Amino acid sequence: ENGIERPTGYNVSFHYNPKVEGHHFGRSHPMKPWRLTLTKQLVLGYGLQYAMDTYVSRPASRQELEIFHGKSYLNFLSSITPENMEQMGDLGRFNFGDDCPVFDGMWDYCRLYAGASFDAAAKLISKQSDIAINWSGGLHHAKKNEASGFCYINDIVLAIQAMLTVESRVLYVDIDVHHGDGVEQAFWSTDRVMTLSYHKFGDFFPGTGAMDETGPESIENPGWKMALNVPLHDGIDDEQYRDLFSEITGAAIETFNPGAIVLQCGADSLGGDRLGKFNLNIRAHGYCIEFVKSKCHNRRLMLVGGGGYTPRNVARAWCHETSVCVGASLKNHIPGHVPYRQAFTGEENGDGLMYPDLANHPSKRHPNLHSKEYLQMMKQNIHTQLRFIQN
Ligand code: TV1
Ligand code: CA
Ligand code: ZN
Repeated sequence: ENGIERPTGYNVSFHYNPKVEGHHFGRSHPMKPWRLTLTKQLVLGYGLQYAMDTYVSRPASRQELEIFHGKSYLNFLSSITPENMEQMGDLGRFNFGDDCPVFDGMWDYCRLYAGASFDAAAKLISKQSDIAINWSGGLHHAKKNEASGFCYINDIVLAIQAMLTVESRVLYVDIDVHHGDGVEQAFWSTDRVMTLSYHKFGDFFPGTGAMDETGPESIENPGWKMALNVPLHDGIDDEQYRDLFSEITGAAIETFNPGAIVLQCGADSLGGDRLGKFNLNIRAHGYCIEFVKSKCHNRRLMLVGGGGYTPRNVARAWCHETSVCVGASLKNHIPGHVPYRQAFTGEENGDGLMYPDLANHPSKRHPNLHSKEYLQMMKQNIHTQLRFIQN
């Protein structure tokens, strides 16, 4: 409207409701909605709002959540409070506890992050957006009738279901350090959704996602072989991850030829994460987004958040990835007027830089347990699996 041209040919939309920031899982719980406040402040500080459409998203309705989730689970989720939880019972049945606590405003929080994914899907469906972003979503562990791993409502499953009304095939890619089990399981039995998760495997939550976990084995099941898993060990570095990601994701896109891609950008795969064990820097994590974007000239693309437990680095990664979507490059010095800028300053917090070396601190670097042979074997295995699909 001011005569300034958008930097790329992509229409990017950003879906967010700042009310999510007011919700807290509990003092010591690693999931901090505060990371979303920091992300928003960085995005605004760099002026990225001028290069995309920003929307205050609406909360999802109960009816919308029923598209995936069971009614009795939703009854429970919508009525339980810290005050009545003693009388309610059923906490165990729905898997509430330390990871998924009952907290004040939990139902509103769930409706808010799911609503943002519904809004993002709607913009992609109507083709008003080419790329739609919801950093508050990406809660990939939630099941139809159960909470799991900090996730209560599976906004990703709901968004994919919405896109399946206009697309015959949707690819789901997950770079969170944890296995995307809830999404994999939801689409276990359909050949319209391929799921691909990269994750740490072996004595790590949720324990699923082995290489040979490819869907229920039956020739009558169209979903057989449609789940791709890339199990990794501690300490994978930038170069190894980039190489693996481009080869495997590239092959999956080529074979499956999806009309839409949903990319879960969990930032707990970064070096220095409180829960993760990888050594990735911001640019290597962002490379995955660049790579997928480069394959989306004629496909819809949705980005969602997910895990990420060192809030300043989550904000850096998701702000950088927003810039990748709009085609801007950010200067390394974080602008001086960003509120909460002190969260990014000082040696401990990354020296006021957007792209500090996260894997550089000897105390934070994880020993790299990947051999060339292991990485090669994994690529080979995925290529073999993909040959079953292209008939
Ligand atoms: C309360 C207070 C809860 C401190 C949970 C780390 C805490 C964890 C806490 C924690 C923690 C997990 C398990 C063990 C299953 C349990 C958003 C029987 C310091 C997408 C979810 C990880 C990751 C769950 C979510 C995991 C996501 N790790 N401190 N809990 N058991 N749960 O191992 O994929 O990022 O850690
Ligand atoms: Ca993953
Ligand atoms: Zn995670």
